[in-house]
Amino acid sequence: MGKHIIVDPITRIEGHLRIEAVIDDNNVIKEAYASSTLFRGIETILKGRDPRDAGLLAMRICGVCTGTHYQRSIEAVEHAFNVTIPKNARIVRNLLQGALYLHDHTVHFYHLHALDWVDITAALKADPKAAAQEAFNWTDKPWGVGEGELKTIQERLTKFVKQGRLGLFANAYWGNKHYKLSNEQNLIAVAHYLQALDMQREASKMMAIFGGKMPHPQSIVVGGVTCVQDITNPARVAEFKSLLNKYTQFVKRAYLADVLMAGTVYADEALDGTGGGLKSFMSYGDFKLDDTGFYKAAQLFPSGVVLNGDLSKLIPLDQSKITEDVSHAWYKGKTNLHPYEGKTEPEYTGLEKKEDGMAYLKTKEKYSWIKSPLYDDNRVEVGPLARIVIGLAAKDKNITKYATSFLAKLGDKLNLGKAAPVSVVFSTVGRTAARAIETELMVDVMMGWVDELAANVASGDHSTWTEFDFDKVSKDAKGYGMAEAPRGGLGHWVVIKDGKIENYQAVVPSTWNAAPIDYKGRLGAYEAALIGTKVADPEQPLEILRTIHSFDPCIACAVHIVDTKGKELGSFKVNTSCSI
Ligand code: NFE
Ligand code: MG
Repeated sequence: MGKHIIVDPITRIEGHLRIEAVIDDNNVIKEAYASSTLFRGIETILKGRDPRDAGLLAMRICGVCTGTHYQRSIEAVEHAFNVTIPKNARIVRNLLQGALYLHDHTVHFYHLHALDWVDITAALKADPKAAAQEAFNWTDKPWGVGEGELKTIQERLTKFVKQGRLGLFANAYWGNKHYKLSNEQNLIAVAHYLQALDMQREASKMMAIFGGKMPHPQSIVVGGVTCVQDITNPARVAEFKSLLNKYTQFVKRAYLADVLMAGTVYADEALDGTGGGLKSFMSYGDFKLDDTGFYKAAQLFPSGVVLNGDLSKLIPLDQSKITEDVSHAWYKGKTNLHPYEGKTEPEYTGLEKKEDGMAYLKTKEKYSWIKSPLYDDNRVEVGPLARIVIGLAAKDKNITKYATSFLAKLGDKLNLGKAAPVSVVFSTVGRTAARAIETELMVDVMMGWVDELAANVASGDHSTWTEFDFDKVSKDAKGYGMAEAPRGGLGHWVVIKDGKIENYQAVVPSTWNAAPIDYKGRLGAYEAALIGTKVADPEQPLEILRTIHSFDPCIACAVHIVDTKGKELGSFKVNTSCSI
């Protein structure tokens, strides 16, 4: 047996995740296992409830991708009862979800992922004047990184460090030789890290304008939305637009520029495919662009499946081919079930103590609270990279334009004499770049949607709700709500009997990506992405963090069931540092 690296917990994610990797004599990862170590949840408590309440309860699956579970849950009930929504409601739901993408993607890059690429301590050694100049290499109009601004930020940081108050920057792998940015580049990224803390608040305000509050908006109901006054008040719409305008500047002049900078400096890892993983992708598609009804509308992000990196073949999505396997998850049963028939019956079998006194995952058996979803018996990755890949395979004009433009800029920075090859996206760096590419696309299209909403209201259409009389619909029905959350395909399936929820299953983006091996022994997306990666210093497994963070894990979402009796299902001793 090779040497084990255990990282538990992985920090800078939402939820509780443990990675166990086995490295060979050259420090190359030969085996990797992802385990969700905390049992929680929602699906079970939805049973027996009124389906009209499902959205408000299901939304509590997560406070990060807030509002997206709400939308999928309400849509599942609308689908079951065949209720279509008015145009204003469709656009408002798109704007809520769009603002969530902006929020989550920028928070992810700066506050959850950047420290895998950016060495904060090196920023202290930077020359602010040279850094201000350096910023012009990555955009014509750098955001917030003039010499004076950088000087102030550097002085603030230096003061913190002198006082030994690194706070949230403490305990990272500072000085690791796999940090490759120059001191000046590090300073630019640190400045944007701090500014992004303010920016994310602006995206939250955008969600609160039409959602009533943040997190967990409350303006969506079966049949439409309730924010009538906000839609019809031009001042509210203008406020949304002004926040979006500001965000657009930040996305283009800071986020995109920084991703281009990091992508260029870390290009070797993209070109050699580090972290590529499964190379099979799925997207449910997102953002309905017309009102033709359930799963018929054109979408901003197309749906489909691409297997084994073959962009020439786009497989149409068929929700009936989705199943969840629990062979290696702490649930009863071994069968692959479609979510309509899905079960969530816990069966915790624990970890195994070895002679060294450490507890290890029983990887031959069950080892995670996350189920293993399959599409037509394939393991697939979901998320921004999947959306870009599916968009390219579908020859979607928008996605192709934004992706091609980024690859052209990268090729230019790398002096390739042509655009960087599309294959670079199959990597950890590519996964991170895909998120930025789609954020730029989002800010541009959202501006059009706000105008569309204002024009529709101005034309006299104030409708926000399709009348839906619960007493008149069939009390036995089933439906699904499927679209993309920021982290990938999100589906909620509801089965209603006698007007009450009989079964409820959510299959969530991080369930697809963070899943353990399946009944055939095939790896989940995180696991596959780690295989073959060389860990320069096993005491500081920075490479593991990079690749896992590139997925933006949300384990709270992925494990969403509770033991309603409050029974203890297992106890865990959590080690806050990496151990070998
Ligand atoms: Ni809890 Fe979520 C997103 C959803 S991920 S963050 O995006 O759905 O599993
Ligand atoms: Mg589930």
